[in-house]
Amino acid sequence: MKGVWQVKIERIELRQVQVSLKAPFETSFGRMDMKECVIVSVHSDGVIGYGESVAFSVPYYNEETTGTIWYMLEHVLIPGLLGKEVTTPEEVSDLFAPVRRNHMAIASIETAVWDLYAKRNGLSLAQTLGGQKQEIEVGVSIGIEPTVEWVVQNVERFVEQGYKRIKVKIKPGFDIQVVEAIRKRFGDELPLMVDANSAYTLQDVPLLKKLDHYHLMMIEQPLAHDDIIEHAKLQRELRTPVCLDESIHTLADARHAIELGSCRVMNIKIGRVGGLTNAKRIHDLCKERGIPVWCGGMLELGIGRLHNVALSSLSNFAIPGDVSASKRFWEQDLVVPGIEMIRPGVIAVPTNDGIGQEVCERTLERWTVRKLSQGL
Ligand code: OSB
Ligand code: MG
Repeated sequence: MKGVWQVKIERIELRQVQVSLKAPFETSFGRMDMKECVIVSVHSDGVIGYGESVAFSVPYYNEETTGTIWYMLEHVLIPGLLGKEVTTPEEVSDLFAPVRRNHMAIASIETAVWDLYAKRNGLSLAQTLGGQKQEIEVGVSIGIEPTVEWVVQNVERFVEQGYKRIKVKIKPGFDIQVVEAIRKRFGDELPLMVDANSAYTLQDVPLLKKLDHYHLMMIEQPLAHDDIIEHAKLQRELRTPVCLDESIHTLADARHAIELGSCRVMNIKIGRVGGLTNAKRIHDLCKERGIPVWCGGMLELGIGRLHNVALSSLSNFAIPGDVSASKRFWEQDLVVPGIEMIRPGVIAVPTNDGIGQEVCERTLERWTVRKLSQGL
């Protein structure tokens, strides 16, 4: 960790924002057409660090919601951080270690402190995290649609935009046909993977084995959201690598999954693991154990997206993640100029201080539905 810093967190502000997606996004657990999240700003000596919560409005991906995030921030996390002298962002993780779960709530404020810390030290967030890459290759996640042909057309649109890896959502009854149609249309060379969001059980092993014939890069979270045991059994039955998403919340979870052989690839989401400090620790462990990782997405607006870009600059983010350009989901983003590709499938890691882009206060104000400001 570069830099020296010790200041008081003087003020913390919350804004719950709401904005429509360009098009609905459907996973095996439901369809979303509205984005709702909490923007956290942490103020110290005239500098502002930003974080963004990634829980949805309903607890179908994990147990948190926008409402539980707001509650935890207002009643537990802000009172715990306000007025504290913090020397490094890692201390925020330690400070909240007694809090059970609520990882997305913790991450929304922890990531804001990382941004603040980077800005106070005149460094980009990527440099502060120890990232080496100046640019990252990116993939895109494509939702379930009413027909297979509709998904194929979406794949075509994103392939044309240059995305380096295509992920399609699957669910029982909408799986083999989708993969078959995509392979038929685009051939075996297209880097393709599927994400089941926990929609299958071990009874589906015969069906999941059929996916072995389509040269998929991996199958993400086929089994229960809280399982690593049965995923290990499944991985032994499949040639296709299993990737875990929902099941990994902590460094210990990551270690257990690797030791059990529950996956050969890991998806790291900053929110799911409680912040950038834990994300980096899981990255480092996976690197040591020869498990490649990639950065997962949660339909983030610009602030969360820039945190993902910075994290993806670490060396073991070896596979293009769900870190698409702002325009994949948004007509307009909260940050200026927004996340854009510099070449097809490539996003530059910002070199400006912190997350590297300005938050547009006017847009933020327009999208705000609830506010809270607490100071010393
Ligand atoms: O499982 O990765 C997931 C979106 C909502 C909930 C869960 C997931 C996803 C995605 C979208 O796949 C990723 C993105 O933000 O592009
Ligand atoms: Mg997933």
